[in-house]
Amino acid sequence: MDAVEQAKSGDPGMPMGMADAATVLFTQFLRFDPQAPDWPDRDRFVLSAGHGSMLLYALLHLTGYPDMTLEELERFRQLGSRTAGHPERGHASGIETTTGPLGQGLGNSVGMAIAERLLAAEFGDAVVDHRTYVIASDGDLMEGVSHEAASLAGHLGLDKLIVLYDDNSISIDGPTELAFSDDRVLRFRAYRWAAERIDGQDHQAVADAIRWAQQSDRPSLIACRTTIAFGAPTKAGTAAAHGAPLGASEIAGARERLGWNYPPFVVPDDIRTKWRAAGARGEPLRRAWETQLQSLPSERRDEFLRRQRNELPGGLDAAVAKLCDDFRKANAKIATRQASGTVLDTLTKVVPELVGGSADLTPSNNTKAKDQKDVRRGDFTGHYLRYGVREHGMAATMNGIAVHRGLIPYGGTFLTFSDYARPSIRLAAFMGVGVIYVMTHDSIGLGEDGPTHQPVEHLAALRAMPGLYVYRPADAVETAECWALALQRRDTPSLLALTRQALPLLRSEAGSENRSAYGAYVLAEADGPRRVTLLATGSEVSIAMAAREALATDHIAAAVVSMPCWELFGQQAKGYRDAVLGTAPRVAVEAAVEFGWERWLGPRGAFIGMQGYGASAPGEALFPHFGITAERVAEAARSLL
Ligand SMILES: Cc1ncc(C[n+]2csc(CCOP(=O)(O)OP(=O)(O)O)c2C)c(N)n1
Repeated sequence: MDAVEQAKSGDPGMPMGMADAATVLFTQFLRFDPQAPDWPDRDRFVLSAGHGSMLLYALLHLTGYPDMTLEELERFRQLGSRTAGHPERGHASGIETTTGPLGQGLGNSVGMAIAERLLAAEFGDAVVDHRTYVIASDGDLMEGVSHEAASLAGHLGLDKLIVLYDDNSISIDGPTELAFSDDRVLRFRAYRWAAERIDGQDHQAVADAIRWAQQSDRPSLIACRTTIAFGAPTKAGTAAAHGAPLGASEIAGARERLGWNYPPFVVPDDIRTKWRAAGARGEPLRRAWETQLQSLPSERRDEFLRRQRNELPGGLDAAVAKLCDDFRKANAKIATRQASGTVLDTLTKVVPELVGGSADLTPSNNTKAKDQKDVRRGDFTGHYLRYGVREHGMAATMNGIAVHRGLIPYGGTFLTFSDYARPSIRLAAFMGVGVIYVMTHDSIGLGEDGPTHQPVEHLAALRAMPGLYVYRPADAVETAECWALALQRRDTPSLLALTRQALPLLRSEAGSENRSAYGAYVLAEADGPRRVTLLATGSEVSIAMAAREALATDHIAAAVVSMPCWELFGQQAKGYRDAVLGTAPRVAVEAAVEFGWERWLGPRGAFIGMQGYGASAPGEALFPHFGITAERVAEAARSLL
């Protein structure tokens, strides 16, 4: 309450109500070592109710995380402090994931618990045996993503996932009964969780409940009845404890009621000593774990540590070069989704940490490699997740798998349903985690399913997201190259936009250089001085190539530039970009809206693409219907000369 008062903003209520439950968890149960915060076998703790960030910061400070100093608590919510308004991964050790958008942390925790089970199945319980604990609020349990994630967790029987639910009956608008009357305990039991209600401010009850949850063969929800802003004389138990400082008189009253006689930011020595002792509990456990790790065969130990460092195995470049060669030899005229499936058949062998999945579109997304086995309740030896029709839950879960470390998650759905996963994609970009989205059916080219399924604004919307790398390969070779780039970028998410329809092979030249790594490159230079430059991505690159030929018959020399990844192209040196784009007029073609293309088109450019939503018809009929043809591209080029 003092930090929030000093910052003149923030949320004092939830930290005061959940302080008891959190104290029991951190002092008696949670396995962690503040001196080795990245200890791979630590228990994970997620404060899903990120608005209560001060609770986490206080716990990290009291238990002795070196970077969470008292000064940081005093600088709550100030520029450059570790103590941001909501916990941000990377700002301080002990913050496992970024939370704040309600529901996301709970979703991440399911991914963490899955990662723990998968790694235990692979490396053994002696080195992987930890729990995932969460503090979640009413808001977390109202959000749709938590329903999806909880349903998945129950289905998989993630028995080491324990959620302390702050059942305080208050949210911002007032009492939760204004909007929330389902029985949360019964709901979670129906998800195949163990769920009980307790008095969340009775230390013994909390400890007993955590012990009970640890024994359960299911994920557990402990509904902790608490009073928001416990101790504040008039604001306790009310929505007034939300989103603003309590004010001087409430704080004075709370000090009196709680029997707390110290000034702000003073931790008495005896209390600090007890907390530090709680924080020191983990060190012998961590040291014992290190001995266990040493007892693994050296090859297994090296593999475990390689994964923890987020380093890729050797052999990836050679495997991708061979895939490209094979595609060229076969003159692979296939859909890029199919090429992606072939690429995965190889990559899942070379990169064993890949964990695939799809939101119930496996046969369409081609996400399941030949050798991949399903992950099932009770059997975590497989590396393929059946996420069910839960795009948002899948994306939040993938973030949790990625931040856990040790595995690289990829997951598929239709590109148009990236909207259903967008809040989690944004957090992946924001945190800088290397999850990979395999988004197929990337334009009107998908055909008969019609406009509900045909993305038009999605590429623009995804390219607008800072930190997300959007790849739209033009053929099988570019697909392999883009997969390699996505894998190499361990500190940013990547999204592959892939076609349903077959595409010709355009990259027939020999050589192992990954040309997609430039983001854009001249696929076909003009015969003679360039009079026009045609820019395209994905399925429209072959349309641009046909337009180039049509223009050649009129003696108009046109170059075709393939632009599989705008973000990478934007990072190239200006000289390279200028050379690729040229000084001649430009025409861009993409089966999507124009939004964003002005960046590459310049003042004299023309765009051929979608003006609105698509239609239900065979894909071959839709391209001419919407005027996305080589003839139209050539016409636009001529009109610019
Ligand atoms: C996705 C999302 N929507 C809205 C908010 C804004 N917000 C912050 S806290 C909160 C609700 C707080 O109620 P509750 O979750 O019960 O927490 P408590 O009252 O126990 O602090 C809301 C709506 C948010 N953080 N995330």
